[in-house]
Amino acid sequence: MEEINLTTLGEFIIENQKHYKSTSGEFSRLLSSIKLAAKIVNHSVSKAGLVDILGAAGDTNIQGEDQQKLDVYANDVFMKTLVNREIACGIASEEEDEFVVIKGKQGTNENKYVMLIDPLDGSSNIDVNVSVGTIFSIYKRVTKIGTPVQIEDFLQCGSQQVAAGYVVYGTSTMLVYTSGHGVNGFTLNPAIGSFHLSHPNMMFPKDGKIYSINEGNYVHFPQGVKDYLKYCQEEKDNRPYTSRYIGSLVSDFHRNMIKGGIYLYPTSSIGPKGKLRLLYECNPMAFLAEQAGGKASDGYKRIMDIKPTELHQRVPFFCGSVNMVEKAEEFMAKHPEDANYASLDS
Ligand code: P6P
Repeated sequence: MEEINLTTLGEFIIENQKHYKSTSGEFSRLLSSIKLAAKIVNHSVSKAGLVDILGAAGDTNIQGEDQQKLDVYANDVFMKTLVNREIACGIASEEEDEFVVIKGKQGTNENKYVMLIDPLDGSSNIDVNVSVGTIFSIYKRVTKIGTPVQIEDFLQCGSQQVAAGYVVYGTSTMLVYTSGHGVNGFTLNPAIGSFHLSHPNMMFPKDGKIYSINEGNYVHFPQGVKDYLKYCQEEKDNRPYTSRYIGSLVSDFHRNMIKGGIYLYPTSSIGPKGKLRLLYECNPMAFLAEQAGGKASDGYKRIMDIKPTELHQRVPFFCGSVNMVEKAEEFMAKHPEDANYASLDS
């Protein structure tokens, strides 16, 4: 279809304002600020090789991971966009040890929403020109409006999210999000700087033939994961499946949602609680997966039912086509002893 006929993200947000009557446009303004920040980050990601913005920033985040310059830059862009416009009342980021209280110019902030964000996921791929992404998750605050946000506003179950999405900075830049009414994908036209509804009502195929996992950790995986991988690789029925792993959650998820597939980041002896963070990676991707007819669990229970206890806590992550996730869960169920990872020391 001629692109000029495609709805823009701005028009789509306004058309869907009806779902948020009680928010006097605050929710729409929040999505619009994410849209702006995504365009700014995209501009830098797309020319990263040309300016001194590649490589490590010389610092590490709370996870002890080297902060890449673009990581820090992307975090600054999203922080400044939200704080300057006072659109949310608080924000938590993979790149910030603590959550940030957004104070209004009058000292108070009557906004209702908090956002959690992984500003640049897959950042180890930046220097080698492989796609990276931004992941965001939005909740309504649970503490008193007008008071500074507190940790309880961020430690909510994923089932309480009001919206979630990602930006994938790939061969094209796309913003994919849900506000609880399905998943829609918007492709950026860099020539005119607008996102257009290129992928309406995105749905995970019920089944697929792609599995995404870092098989380099095989010897450290729980037995249930090892058994599932052998199942994927055996010559039987419509198998063996294809292994595809980009090392960037957003990119692997996006491909699997379009083609069908499963992404797994299990526990291992290297990471007894897995690697991915519950609040700003697993919960938003789980919300998208479920809204697209897929599934997301820790191998045993629904990701969005897990009650968070820490801002940066990690969980194992099995996400994608519902039949594939359920098959993996069948193998995990044979080893209930591996379900109690949360009680292990990190
Ligand atoms: P590994 C990127 O750091 C990330 O959080 C995900 O985007 C990606 O899928 C995973 O970690 C890659 O981790 O251990 O396989 O390099």
